[in-house]
Amino acid sequence: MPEVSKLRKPDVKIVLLGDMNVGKTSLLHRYTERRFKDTVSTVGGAFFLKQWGPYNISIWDTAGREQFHGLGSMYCRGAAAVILTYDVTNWQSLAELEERFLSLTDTANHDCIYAVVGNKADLTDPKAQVHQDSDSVSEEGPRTESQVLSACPTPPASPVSLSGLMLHKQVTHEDAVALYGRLLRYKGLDEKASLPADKMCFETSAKTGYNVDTLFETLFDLVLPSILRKRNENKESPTVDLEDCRGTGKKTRSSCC
Ligand SMILES: Nc1nc2c(ncn2[C@@H]2O[C@H](COP(=O)(O)OP(=O)(O)OP(=O)(O)O)[C@@H](O)[C@H]2O)c(=O)[nH]1
Ligand SMILES: [Mg+2]
Repeated sequence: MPEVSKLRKPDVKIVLLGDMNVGKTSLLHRYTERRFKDTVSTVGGAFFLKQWGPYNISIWDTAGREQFHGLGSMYCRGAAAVILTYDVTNWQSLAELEERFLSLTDTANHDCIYAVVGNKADLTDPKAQVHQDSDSVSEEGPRTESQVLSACPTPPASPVSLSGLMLHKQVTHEDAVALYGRLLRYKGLDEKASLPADKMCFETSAKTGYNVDTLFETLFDLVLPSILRKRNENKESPTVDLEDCRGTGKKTRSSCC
């Protein structure tokens, strides 16, 4: 990461939530480093700062282990988007999203966007076994819908199997869509006025890259209004220097906590 990026201030926050072992860290690695590598179970949380056009987006990876559960709502505070992640081969991981993780999003922004993501699709779906990766992470920023579509790689005629073995898919796309509907009801949102389930329920593979760019870049485009609103609010109500107000003329040095 370039030195200057350490100084960049995030405009907006996206949080990955979900049970341990579903592949949250692997999804972030796949998107940011373009590879699938060995992971260790996450402790606490960590974030990656992504430059998306002129905007800085922080993507938070959180720990799924029960012992870190209490930290979840802290990580979600002020989030513009939350990625609720499950493992398509593990029904319980979908159930956990509702039982354990949904309530953590109470601290997210009131207009937070939700994606329901079934990872490890390479284990159940031949089309997800095809490697889908470009060499470099896009920094182009917001694109038109037609550009996004044409940027999706076309799978070759016959997919190359990674293992030859397919596992039983325990969670279907319909199960995820149903969860998304319950999530909207939990949030008190009108289904018709919200982003449609078909657009917000993804199946991905961190192992092959299947749908990973599409997931993150769809969310980046969707959080743009939040970024613009925040920037406008900051313009309208700039920070007041209390020392100046007192007329001392002495300026305090601000520091980041
Ligand atoms: N086949 C396959 N395995 C995956 C995929 N994503 C992750 N894994 C494997 O699943 C295991 C857990 O992956 P992690 O990314 O560490 O999972 P996590 O959700 O970050 O787990 P915690 O940090 O404990 O919450 C690792 O052994 C990964 O190699 C995937 O898309 N396909
Ligand atoms: Mg992890």
